Amino acid sequence: MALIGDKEFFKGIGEIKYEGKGSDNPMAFKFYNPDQVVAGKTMREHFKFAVAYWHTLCGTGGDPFGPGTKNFPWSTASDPIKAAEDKADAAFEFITKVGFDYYCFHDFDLVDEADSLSESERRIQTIVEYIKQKQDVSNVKLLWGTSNCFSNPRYMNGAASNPNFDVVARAGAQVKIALDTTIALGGENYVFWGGREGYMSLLNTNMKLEQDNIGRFLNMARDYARGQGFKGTFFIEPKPMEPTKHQYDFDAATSINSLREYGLENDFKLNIEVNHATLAQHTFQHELQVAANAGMLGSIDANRGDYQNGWDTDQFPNNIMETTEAMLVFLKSGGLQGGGINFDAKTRRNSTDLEDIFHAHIGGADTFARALLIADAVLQNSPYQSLLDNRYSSFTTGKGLEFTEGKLSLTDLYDYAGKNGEPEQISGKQELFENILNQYS
Ligand code: XLS
Ligand code: NI
Ligand code: NI
Repeated sequence: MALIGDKEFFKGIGEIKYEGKGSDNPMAFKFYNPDQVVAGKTMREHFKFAVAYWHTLCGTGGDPFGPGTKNFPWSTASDPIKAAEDKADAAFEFITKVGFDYYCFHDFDLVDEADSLSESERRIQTIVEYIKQKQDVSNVKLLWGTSNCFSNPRYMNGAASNPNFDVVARAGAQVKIALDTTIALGGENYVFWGGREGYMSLLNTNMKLEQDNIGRFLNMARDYARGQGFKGTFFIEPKPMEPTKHQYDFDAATSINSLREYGLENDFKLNIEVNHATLAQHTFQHELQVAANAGMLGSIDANRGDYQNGWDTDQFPNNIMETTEAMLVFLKSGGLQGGGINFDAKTRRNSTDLEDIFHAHIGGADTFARALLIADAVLQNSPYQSLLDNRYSSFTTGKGLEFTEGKLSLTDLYDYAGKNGEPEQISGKQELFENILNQYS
């Protein structure tokens, strides 16, 4: 199977290369140099960039006020399998040309869902065989798979948290098939994003039962996948709201707590999405740090929100300062455990040229690459780390050290404070920290 056959979709666009900061070529990377070593690893290894099938191949720009605007040349066939093959051809052509190694999908991004479970499964199995060949020819790999248990009207009251057991079971069947699909394609991880796992009103909700049911459901999924030989990591992708008013996986801290409560902490980590962090009134870097502190920083869904509105706009990343702060956390915590950086982002509704999809991914990759370079320089060459260490130096000697070693009692603190007098006022120096980031950017 030729990777790009007579049906080339992105005509006139070749492989995107690194040309450096001085290049004016819009179809070249200015900072993302896949083989460049930064902090002991190539950029390719640090990031594991992935293309999100749903936004890049499926999303045609529809919004609550109007239909799609993008006439994708791969969405013309009426036969669902033929349409899915065309979409896969476009996907692998795009991923190969942009030079990424990975992609991610929901089950029904690959092929349209049918009227029955068995026909849906047959369609998925058919397209999986086709995609397997495309993976072999291109060396493009599956970063993670997931199941869309939120779009179909049957999930309007939730999937694993649905008040009706029949829907919970139906979601279980769908997740089984999505796990089989992910395993068949050598997926490195599997994601759970519970868009409708939450409530619209507490008045009609048994929260305890719903949360316990999600816990049971995730245990079943884990046991099934492990039984099928899946060695990868499961990720929970926290999001506080949208489409549901309150989602149970609200943020990193909440999700970590549920994973521990339901005995899932050894198999699950977190997939942190920028715009979900900001919807939860946190920063992206805050969510990364919370996950890293728990040893659960698994993967990233890269995008950005909009300062002026409060929903998941899924724009491509371009905020250097935000991403640099994130890359400081990323480098200091040793990177991602199992996952990569998936561009869960879409071009705007009025960005209707096929080349816009390239501009978007080039910009996103360059933003992360530039931020990584800045963060590495800050850590290597600036006084940043020593200023930070110095801020906590009272815990490295004497009574402060004994405190961190758990050797002091509250009475010891009382005795020490009594002798010590009023503590010295020590500045937090935030502006100086900020200036250092600016200086190295
Ligand atoms: C939606 C989520 C979704 C997940 C995968 O807001 O980001 O796209 O990443 O289901
Ligand atoms: Ni996401
Ligand atoms: Ni999202």
